Amino acid sequence: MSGISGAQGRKAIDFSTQQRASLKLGLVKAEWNSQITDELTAGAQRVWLEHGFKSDQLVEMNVPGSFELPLGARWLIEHHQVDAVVALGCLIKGETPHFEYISQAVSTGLMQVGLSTGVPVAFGVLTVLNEAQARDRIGGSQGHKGEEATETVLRMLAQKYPRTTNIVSAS
Ligand code: RBF
Repeated sequence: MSGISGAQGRKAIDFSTQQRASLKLGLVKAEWNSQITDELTAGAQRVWLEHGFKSDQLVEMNVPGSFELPLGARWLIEHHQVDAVVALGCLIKGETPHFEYISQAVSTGLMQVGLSTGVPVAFGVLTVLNEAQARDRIGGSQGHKGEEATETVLRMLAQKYPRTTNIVSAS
């Protein structure tokens, strides 16, 4: 990936000055396991700011649980005209008897929202066996999945609106 920086300590992603001023990011957060999803959200906000965007370019929405994330993502796109969405949730298997069904529905639903609207949607949903595994993924031994999902969606946005340095030659 090529690009100039606006980021502090992060791999640079190449956006124009106009893009930096006008792009809007939607964050949709599930309120279930909110101690975890609040930190996922904090990580997403951090990455957005570190890449040179402003907090007033963020639109945030809370939904009750992860199952509601795809619809929340769609509302952010349709009613708030965001350019990309990061969906943040935490499904804990031990506490969620229908864990497999919800996980499957959320991942398929988020993918469908992205494909049907053309707006990049990142999957920032933890699917873990217990709370310790969730904590490992919000800045512990397994990284920070809110930060990583936001990096991913920014990289997708840069590909969607390429500047010359972003274009990878097919030849
Ligand atoms: N939502 C989550 O985001 N994470 C969970 O771990 C979670 N566990 C649930 C466990 C049960 C037994 C139920 C009924 C719901 C759970 N939900 C969870 C909420 C779910 O995503 C959704 O909000 C509700 O099923 C209402 O549509």
